[in-house]
Amino acid sequence: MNDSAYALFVQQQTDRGIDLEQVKTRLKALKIETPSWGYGDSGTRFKVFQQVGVPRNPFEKFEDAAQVHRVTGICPSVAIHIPWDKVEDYKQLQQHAASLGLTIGAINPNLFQDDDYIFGSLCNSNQAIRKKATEHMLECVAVARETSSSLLSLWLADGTNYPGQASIRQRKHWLLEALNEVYQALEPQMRLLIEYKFFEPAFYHTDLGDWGMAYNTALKLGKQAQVLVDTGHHAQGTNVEQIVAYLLDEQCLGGFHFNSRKYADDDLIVGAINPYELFLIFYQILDALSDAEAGVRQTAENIAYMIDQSHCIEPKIPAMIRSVLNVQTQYAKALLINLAEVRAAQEKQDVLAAENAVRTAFELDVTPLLQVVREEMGVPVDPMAAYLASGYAEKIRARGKGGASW
Ligand code: PSV
Ligand code: MN
Ligand code: MN
Repeated sequence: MNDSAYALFVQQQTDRGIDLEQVKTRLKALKIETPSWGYGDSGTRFKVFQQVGVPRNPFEKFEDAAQVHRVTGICPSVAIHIPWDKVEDYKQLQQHAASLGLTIGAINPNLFQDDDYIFGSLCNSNQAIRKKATEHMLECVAVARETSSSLLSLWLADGTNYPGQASIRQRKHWLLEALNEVYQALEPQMRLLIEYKFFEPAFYHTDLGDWGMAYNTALKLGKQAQVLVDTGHHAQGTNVEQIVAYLLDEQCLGGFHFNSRKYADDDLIVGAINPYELFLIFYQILDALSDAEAGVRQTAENIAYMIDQSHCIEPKIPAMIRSVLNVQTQYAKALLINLAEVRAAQEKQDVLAAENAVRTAFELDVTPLLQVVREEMGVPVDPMAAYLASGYAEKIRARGKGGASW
């Protein structure tokens, strides 16, 4: 670590009126969940490329996730997907995770890979299929209970491909009916996070197509249901930060699936395409946090930050590390926004000064800050270099090809 670079940084930030101790405390408290499926083979609908060294089972996925946590210090939990991560004994998986310093995070039901779901799952007009899908969700609640997870994530692939194919309103009722049953099964400490996406795999209508539908569903279910914002699930040009601000204010923002996109739901490395959007999302969250209103504070403090990313062509563990570091970097930058300065400019309706106060923080180099924070956390100052030098990638080559894939 370059001491003089950090000394200069401290001086600059103090002069700007930033409380660096608070910034450091918040950086150390940041937790980002990584997804088990991000460690397995993945691809597009054209091809799943098999890589050497990919985990062959859920236990090995946790071993890889532990490497990400070891070098970053901020990824202590792993989301699982059932049945991709189905095991005989979830307690054993939980113990394995604990032995690696990890916990099991959000439980993700899979309602899209069964032949029965060709016309939908929770929204299928066939009552028996709706029942099967509901039971799968209840099974996931049971897994959450067994593994002490407090999150159930729902991404619903249901929708139709053609106008007239099904009754959109009827499907809406079936969805609520099924989710009500699931909601009743939640333990008091559990939350149901409802994701939305505007298209794919359905190409005409999707039953949970946008944040408004997810929000309305959550509202109807109750306080333990909240919205999950996947950054890749919006039409081009959508102002995701505004959605974040709105949901925060309604105390209904449950979590994020971070990833980057250029065209659709591309699931690329976080921050690879539009890091400014990520920074602006954190700006909204921090702005809400600094708000005096207790409810908004609580929501902002309770957000589940998760990565939802699949690596078709890149090596998986370093790609995950890159995503985590990019989130951390943008969070650090957002913590350096002088909110008082922004508000003073807003007060005066000084558009340029307000925009400048926000952007200035984005343009800062936070490398010296992150290096010091990592040093104080006892993790490598350069996590990527530490992973690459660790020999882990070479070690897992012994697993060969043909590991787990989604
Ligand atoms: C499909 O769009 C998806 O990428 C959703 O974002 C889910 O969260 C993820 O897969 C895992 O089911
Ligand atoms: Mn997602
Ligand atoms: Mn997605």
